[in-house]
Amino acid sequence: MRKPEDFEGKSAVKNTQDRLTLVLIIFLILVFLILVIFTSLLFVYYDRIAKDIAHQLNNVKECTSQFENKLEQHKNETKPSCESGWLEFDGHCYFFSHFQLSWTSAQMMCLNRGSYLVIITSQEEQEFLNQHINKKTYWIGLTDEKTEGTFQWVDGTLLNSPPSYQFWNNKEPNDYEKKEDCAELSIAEKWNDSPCDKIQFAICEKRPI
Ligand code: GN1
Ligand code: CA
Ligand code: CA
Repeated sequence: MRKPEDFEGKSAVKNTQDRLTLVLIIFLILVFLILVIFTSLLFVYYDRIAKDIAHQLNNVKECTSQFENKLEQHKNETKPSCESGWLEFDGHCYFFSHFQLSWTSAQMMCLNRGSYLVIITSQEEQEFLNQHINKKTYWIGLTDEKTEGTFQWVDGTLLNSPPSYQFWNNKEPNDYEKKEDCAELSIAEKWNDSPCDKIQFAICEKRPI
C-alpha cells in the first residue's frame, strides 16, 4: 500500500521537472530568437557595407572614365597636325609640290611656306617619301654647290656627318658634265645629283605648329 505522502512527493518532483522543461524551452526559444535577430542584424550590416563598396566602386569607375576622357581630349588638342595639303610623318609635315621649278626657286617656295626642302635623316623617312613620289622626280634639300663633292643639307649639316643616311642611286653622285650640284629623289626611289636649274617638283618639310 502506498502512502498519500508518496503521491505528493512524486507529483512535486513532476511539477519541478515540468517547470524546468518549460524554463529550458523558453530559454531555447529566447536563444533562437536572439540568434535570428543577431543574424538579421549582421545581414543588414553586411548588405549595407556591400552596397557602400559597390557605390564607391562606381565612383572610382566614373572618375577613371572622366580622367580617360580628359586625357584623350588633351591628347587630341595637343596632337600636332599638318595643315591641309601636307602629309604627316613622324611628327613632321611634308608638301609634295604639284608644280615644277628650279632647286633655288624650290627652296624659296618652301621658305615662303614656313618650311625647307626636305632633309632626310632615316630609312623610314626615305621610305615614307618613296610611297608618295608617284613616279615623279622631286628636289630634296641637299646640295654640293658650296664645295664640289661635299654634299650638305639645307640646314648646314654635312651629309657625311654621322649618323649618315644616304640613299644614292648606283654610281651617284657623278656630277655629270660637271654641272650637277643639287640632289633629287628620282623615279628610281633613290637620290641623284642633277643640274640645279632643272625644272621639276619639290618636297618641303616642316614641323607642325
Ligand atoms: C643620267 O639615266 P638618267 O637620265 O636617269 C645619269 C645621272 C645624271 C642624269 C642627268 C647612270 O640619269 O647621273 O644626273 O642623267 N645617270 C647615269 O640628266 O649616268
Ligand atoms: Ca656636284
Ligand atoms: Ca647625277
